[in-house]
This record gives sequence, C-alpha cells and structure tokens, in this order.
Amino acid sequence: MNCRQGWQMMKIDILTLFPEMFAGPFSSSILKRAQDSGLIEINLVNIRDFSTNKHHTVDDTPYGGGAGMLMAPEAIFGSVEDVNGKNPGMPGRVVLMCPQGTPFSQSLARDLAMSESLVIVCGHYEGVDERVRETLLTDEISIGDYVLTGGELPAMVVVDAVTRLLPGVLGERESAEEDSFSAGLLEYPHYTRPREFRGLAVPEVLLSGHHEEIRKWRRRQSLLRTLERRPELLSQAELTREDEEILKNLIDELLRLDLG
Ligand code: 4GY
Repeated sequence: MNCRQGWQMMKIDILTLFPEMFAGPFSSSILKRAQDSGLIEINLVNIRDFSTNKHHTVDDTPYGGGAGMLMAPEAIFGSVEDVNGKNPGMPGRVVLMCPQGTPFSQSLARDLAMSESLVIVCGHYEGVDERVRETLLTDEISIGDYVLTGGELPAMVVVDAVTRLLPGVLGERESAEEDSFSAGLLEYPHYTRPREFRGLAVPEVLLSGHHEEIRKWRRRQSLLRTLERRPELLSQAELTREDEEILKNLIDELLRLDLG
C-alpha cells in the first residue's frame, strides 16, 4: 500500500549532517533533469538544526562505555517528525543507510520506486542510538559490505538507482528495460565505431545485420559473463529453454578447457 501513481512526483527527504555533500551529484545530469521536470523533489534537512542543546551537538558517548560516539536520538527524532509532519498523508518509507541493513539491489530499488515518499537518514560516528531503529525506521539498507564515514554516499546511490526507474526520467534511448539485472543477468559486451580500433576488431556478427544471430550472440555472451563472474545470479535469473541449452553448452566448454 501507499503506492505512488506514475504521474505523482516522488518526494525525497534526506536527513544529514552534511547537506553540502549532495550539491554536485544532485545538480548534474539525470538527477538534475528529474528535479527540474518535477518528477522528484529532493529536500535536504540538516539534522543539526534539530539539536536543542546550546552547542548544537548531535552525538554522545555510548552507555556501557567503549570507544567512539553515537548519534543521539533527539535530533534524528526531531528531523524525521518534522519532515513527516510536512508530508501529510504520506506514510512513506524511512530508511537508514548502514552496513547492517538489507543488501541494496535492483529489486529493492524497484520496490522503493513505488513508494510515495522516501526519508533517508544518513548515519555518522559509530552509529545511531538503537531507539531510532526501534521506532522511526521502516527500512535499513546497506550498499555493500564495507564501512564508509557516513551514510551520505550510500543515500546518493539509492536516490540515483530509484530515480532512473521512475516513469519519464529516462528517455526512450536511455530506457532501463535492457539493463543489467532487468532479467537477472549481466550485460553482454558493447561496441561502437570504429570497426577496428588499434588493431582490435568488433565481433563480425555485430556487423552482419542478421538480427536473430545478433540476439543469440548477445544472449550467449550475457550467460557466459554471468556464469564466469556471478554464477550465484543464475539461480534467480529468468531463463528460457534456449538459455538453459546455451548454459549447458557453456559449462561443457568451460569444463573441457579446464581439463584440456
Ligand atoms: N556500507 N551501506 C553504509 C555505511 C556509514 C557509521 C552508520 C554502507 O550503507 N551505509 O557504511 N554507512 C555508517 C557509519 C554510522 C553509517
């Protein structure tokens, strides 16, 4: 429920201690165009504005001791409640970017793209007070198994991946349909002009004009790449009978290469 209709703009609130970090990525290229044409509205909120102590601090030491500082609950609660109050009737998703979250994926991006609104909380220091997790969040998302200095870069990744899926954001030419992951496979190799570059030729089949042969070659290359680089994706991919036949042959060939 709380599904956005395609014609409605998506409201994205980003709660951060460093709003200036977003200026470059959000004012260039497709994310800029999406905002200018009213398909998304990005609202940057400085969490520090919701600190109520006289030095405007937002961190504190952990109960129980230990090194490092935590983000205290007060300013995060204040900023989430402020944006929720300004988005009446939009109980959208409230996401914390953190390494403990659900692994981000194209399918999670598709799911988020259906939400009316997103609130993304960018964590800092050693982490956030657990009561933020317990009561404010609908989601925790990780962009990968590494630790960054804050949730800002991950928030940009999520906004980018979600925005390009919204109807009207990509033109016909850039369309998301044929992407990597749209069928759960890696992309086939691409070539543009010239036909020969520094002695390196473009595969003959791509110059042949035989559309069926080209389609088959591309599909086989997608399957080969996925098998070699990301075999775990194959169990979730949408495979036809033809794909399974090609895969069987590829595995046979690879095994023969290994032995021979
Ligand atoms: N990886 N995926 C990530 C991250 C920084 C300490 C909580 C990640 O999403 N976020 O590394 N975030 C940490 C820093 C507080 C956020």
